[in-house]
Amino acid sequence: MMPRLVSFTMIAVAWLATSVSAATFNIIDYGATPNDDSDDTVAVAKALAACGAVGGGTVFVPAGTFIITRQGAESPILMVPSNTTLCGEGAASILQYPKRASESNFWRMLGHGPEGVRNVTIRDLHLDGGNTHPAYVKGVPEHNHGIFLYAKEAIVENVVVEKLLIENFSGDCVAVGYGCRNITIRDVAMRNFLRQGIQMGGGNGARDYLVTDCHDLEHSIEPGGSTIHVEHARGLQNVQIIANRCRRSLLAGGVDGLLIRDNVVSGRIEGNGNTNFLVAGNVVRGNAGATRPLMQFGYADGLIVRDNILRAAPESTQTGIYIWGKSRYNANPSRDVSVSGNLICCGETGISLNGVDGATIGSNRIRIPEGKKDVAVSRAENVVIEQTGTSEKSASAKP
Ligand SMILES: [Ca+2]
Repeated sequence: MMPRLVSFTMIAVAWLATSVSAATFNIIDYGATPNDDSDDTVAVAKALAACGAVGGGTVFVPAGTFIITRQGAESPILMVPSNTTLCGEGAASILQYPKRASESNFWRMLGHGPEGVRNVTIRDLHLDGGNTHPAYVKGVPEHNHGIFLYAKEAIVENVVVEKLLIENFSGDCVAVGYGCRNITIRDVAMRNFLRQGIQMGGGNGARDYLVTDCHDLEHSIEPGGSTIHVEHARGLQNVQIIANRCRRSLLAGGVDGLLIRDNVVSGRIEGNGNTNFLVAGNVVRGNAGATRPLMQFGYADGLIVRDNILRAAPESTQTGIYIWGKSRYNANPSRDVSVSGNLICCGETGISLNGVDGATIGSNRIRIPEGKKDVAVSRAENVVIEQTGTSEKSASAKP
């Protein structure tokens, strides 16, 4: 009986391989032409629609530059159907806006239809937004995104965005929001975004985001936002931001179940209104001349800040870790806070609590100038300072 079983398996494998390769849609076959001035939007849209019509498959973008332009008043321009992998050959497969995209708004290159989408992978592509603005200033178009996942009345589920180079968008490289669940953004390199690199929001039951191994390259413009940013979270649950490299700070607020771990950040890590929040193993290097704290968290409920390395630039007057609450806008304190095992080198107070109910300051190593405080506490209740770590004071202001 054994040989018969084996042959059955081989037939099944062969059939599976055939069915997968049959469902590949090359954009060239739908009229796209690389490396010329002709607009390829309709051809790519046709390839995506053909893939969707058979229930899914792979849409392939070969090496070359393909021109994508806005088709209507709003977008997404290209709608990826369910059960589809959109992939290229890496950075040589370029989907690019013409420069005139910088003159108007709502160019959103890759997204989905209003009915939502499931089971999508976007990988091995280079998205170029054609931005010509040298810096973010109020009034420039700021809603021109690379990838835009957002469904106010539908679900966007099981989406993987990986191994992409996304640059020159006069908005965000990747924007994720309403209706999004189980979204993975992995190994994405970004450059010259005018607003945020990766922008995440919530709404309509959004939950379960993972952002890992992403980074921004050295910019030749001045972005207005952060490398990674969570805002307008609207009940967003379970966000993990792990092992990214951020040249432009990491800001995340309003999340229940937030993990910020093992990132290397130039600038600061900041976030208000997070509950059940762990910040661990990050390296934060302050920028020269910066004045805001290296880490700052407001209205947290259930916050552990553990085993991070924080280093301000020489001569800066940054506080290390600042945890606060009870302002005139919001009467809630930060609650149930633990700060331990951190190395903090800065020019002001090491750890500052202001408007906190329930905190333990464990063992931290703090290096600050002479005359500055390791730990400062004001308007706080139920604070236990076990601070058994080393404290080093230098005569100069250099941390
Ligand atoms: Ca073309």
